[in-house]
Amino acid sequence: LTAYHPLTENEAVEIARGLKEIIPGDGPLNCREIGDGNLNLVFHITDPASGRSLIIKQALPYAKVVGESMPLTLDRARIESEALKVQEGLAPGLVPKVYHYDPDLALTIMEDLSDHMIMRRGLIEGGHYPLFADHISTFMAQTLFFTSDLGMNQQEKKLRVRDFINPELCKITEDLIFDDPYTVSSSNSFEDAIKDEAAALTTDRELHLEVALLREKFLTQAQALLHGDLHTGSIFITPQSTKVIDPEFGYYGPIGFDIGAVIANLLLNYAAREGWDNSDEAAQSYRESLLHIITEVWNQFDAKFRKLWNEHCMDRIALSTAGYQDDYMLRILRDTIGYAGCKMVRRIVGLAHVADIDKISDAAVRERAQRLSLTIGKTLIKMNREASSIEQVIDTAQAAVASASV
Ligand code: SR1
Ligand code: MG
Repeated sequence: LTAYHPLTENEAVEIARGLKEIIPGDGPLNCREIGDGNLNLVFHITDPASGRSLIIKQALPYAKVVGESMPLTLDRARIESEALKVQEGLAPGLVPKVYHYDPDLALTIMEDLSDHMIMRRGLIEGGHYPLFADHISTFMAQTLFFTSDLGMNQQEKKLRVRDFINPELCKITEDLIFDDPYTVSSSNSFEDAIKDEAAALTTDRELHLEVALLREKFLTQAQALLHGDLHTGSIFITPQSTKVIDPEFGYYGPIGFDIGAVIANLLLNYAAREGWDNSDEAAQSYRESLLHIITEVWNQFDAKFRKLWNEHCMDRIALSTAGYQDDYMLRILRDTIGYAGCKMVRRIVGLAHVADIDKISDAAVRERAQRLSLTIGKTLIKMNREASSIEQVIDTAQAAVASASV
């Protein structure tokens, strides 16, 4: 069982039996492969006798969403298990517990979170998560501050940057988010109904400059250890609890990239409400609740990050230079807005889409949601370098809905 190969369900059960501290009995175990993401196998193993359960996540040597023609490093399993351990240390209770990592089989055995729901599905179904903004802002403030040059020893940070070099997964992001949507690429995927919009993306020079500048920061700015793919499919949720999963895209990059991912995916759901709510009033009300969450995510992140800075900053210059903190936070806000826009655009015309939009069954409603997402996304990208408040994101989203309804 030790040489790398994709596991069968029976092999996954055998591995689970080795974890006596989690599954103590010897009785029959149930196993189901439940991976519905783009890249990995995920085995859900339960012991009916004790009620105990666990997850075995195994990296495949290619991207499942494309097939074997897109080889992908197994090292992402190491990145993921190490990132989860760093994140558990900094944001306890907000990530699944890691029980075991096996480098040969590229698998991580971790806490089963099936009492939670994937947040993307929860939002589609109209769920309410009053603690989400508090939880995710704590997760981001803690993990991003304490892995940055502000919150850790700067020599150790350089070694941490080395440990989280993640070239292949970063290349996926560089291509799918910052390149393909703005050119004619065989990776792109969009419906005929919006081919005018897709074509316009390839000729919009103002947009191209902004995306190129955001891409440059993604390529070069080792600001903090990012989750790297913090969309609502990477979050398990209940009204009381939030767990961030799947940091296999983790690397040292610009802080706004993670915050932008959260906001983009809330806005994609915002754009999709007409497909999921059964009246205009219900859609309007849910949209308002999403905008409230977005405002809170930023405001609480900003307040928590500044508090950590004021109480725990290890960098003398950052602590003592007047105006530096305000400038730093403004740059994070601007990056957040720019990356949020990029992440909206890529989910409409790029390779990997989101269920919020794609699963809308009515083609005309789906098209409206796609156009709305592109309008919001492009506006955010174009405003990123001048933006100064989260309210501008809210205004952009509201104005896009208002002009789409005229
Ligand atoms: C080929 S992987 C496509 C996408 O899935 C992941 O969740 C990332 O968002 C990636 O861009
Ligand atoms: Mg993922």
